Amino acid sequence: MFYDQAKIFVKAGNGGNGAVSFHREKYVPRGGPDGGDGGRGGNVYLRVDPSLNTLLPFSYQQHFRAADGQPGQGNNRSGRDGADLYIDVPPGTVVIDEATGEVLGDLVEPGEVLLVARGGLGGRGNQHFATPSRQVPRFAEKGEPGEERWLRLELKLLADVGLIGLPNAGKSTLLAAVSAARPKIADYPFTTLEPMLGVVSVPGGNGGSFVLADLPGLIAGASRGAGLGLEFLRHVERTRLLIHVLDGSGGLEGRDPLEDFHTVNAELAAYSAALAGKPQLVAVNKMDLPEAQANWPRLSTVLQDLGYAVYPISAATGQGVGELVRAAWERLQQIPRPERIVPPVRTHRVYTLDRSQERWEAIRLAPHRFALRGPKIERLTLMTDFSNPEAAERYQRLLARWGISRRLIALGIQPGDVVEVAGRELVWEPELVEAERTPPRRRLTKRERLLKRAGLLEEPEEEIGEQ
Ligand SMILES: Nc1nc2c(ncn2[C@@H]2O[C@H](COP(=O)(O)OP(=O)(O)OP(=O)(O)O)[C@@H](O)[C@H]2O)c(=O)[nH]1
Ligand SMILES: [Mg+2]
Repeated sequence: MFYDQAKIFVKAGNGGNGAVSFHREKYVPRGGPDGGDGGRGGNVYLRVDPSLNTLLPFSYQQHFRAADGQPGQGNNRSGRDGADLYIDVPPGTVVIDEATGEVLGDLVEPGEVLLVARGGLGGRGNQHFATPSRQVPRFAEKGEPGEERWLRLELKLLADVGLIGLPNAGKSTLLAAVSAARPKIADYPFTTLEPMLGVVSVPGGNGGSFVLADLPGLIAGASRGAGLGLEFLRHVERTRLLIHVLDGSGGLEGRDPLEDFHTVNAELAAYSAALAGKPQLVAVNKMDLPEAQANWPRLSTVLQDLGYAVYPISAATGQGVGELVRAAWERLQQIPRPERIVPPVRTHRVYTLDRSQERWEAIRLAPHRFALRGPKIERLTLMTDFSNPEAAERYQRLLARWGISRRLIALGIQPGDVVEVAGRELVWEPELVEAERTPPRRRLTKRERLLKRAGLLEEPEEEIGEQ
């Protein structure tokens, strides 16, 4: 079986928790908070390895997980970041988010890298949470969970030229004649069961080369599922040129090669107009046989009248093969490379919290049931340790500062009502209403300014607004 599709699950590392710790030193009775930050969780990347040509490894392993960040420690020591995980894929791998169907990337160039799951941020240690009114913060942030998702991988081989034709026409023999590839060749149909690529160096082509794909033969009805060529047609979707191989001898059954030609083209057209519209060179093969030589004058005349460039070859003896290869090379020079499905990806994308991530939305789902949505509020929720009263209090204070409490009250929230956020259920307590009344911004007092300079005052967090 040729593995050209796979489903995998990727999970980035969780951020490490921030530490709660206080400075301890002889003769310094009450040191300040010195809990370090948790490390960042490892990211998961896909990376192109040009030595691979199938997705077979993913039939053995479907789950991939990057390392978690280490927790922070006392003495302001940060936890170590989790190591990133790189998953190697063959060139031509299209990456799709299974849940949304969004194409995340089209990995082509060797070494190209795509970030598919972002590691969680480390939680901040208690050193960050000292304020004038809270000089002994006994809480820290939890690490943010790493992203996770199912991905669908689809391999679309990257060949410049594709070989099409009926079974037994001699496609594999031709690939073997012009490249180092060693496909299976036999005098029965469907010898070739999966696509195979070969690199063709062009004779007298100044070191030029192209990639040629041999595909399983197509038969009448292929577009409706007969035979096995159809499921491989996606691999020719990205080729720029087709070589249509005809058995010039008509085979043992004495078929008319022209009919073979139209049969294959009709199946192509039924599969996709784009494929049928690709330029084709016609190779009339097996010219070493007398039947083919007898057919040649008629075949060449009719096909040329139809506008095709026709080449007499014998894949078995090598006669005419050099001319065919040169002609293919020259045609390729006139055909632009295909557009990528999505633009090339940058290595190591930088993630920043842009304004759109600060947007939030408060919704009334049902009587006594509300929901909050938005990246920043969801992240804050996931990073808050609600079992710690001080952490919970800080959460409520930020909700007030960002205007979220006000909005919930306007929507009619009552004590005891449930608020869904980031997959959690929180209960609205009257304390929130209290927190709401504290003025959000005021000038710092002289004492606070001093504390701030000493790094003991929590930086005011930015205001965020409802969309
Ligand atoms: N006499 C002669 N026989 C050939 C030539 N090219 C291929 N053959 C024979 O034709 C038969 C089929 O060749 P393959 O290369 O396997 O054909 P194919 O198109 O790859 O066939 P499938 O993989 O089944 O679709 C084999 O027995 C080959 O030896 C040729 O130029 N001359
Ligand atoms: Mg074959």
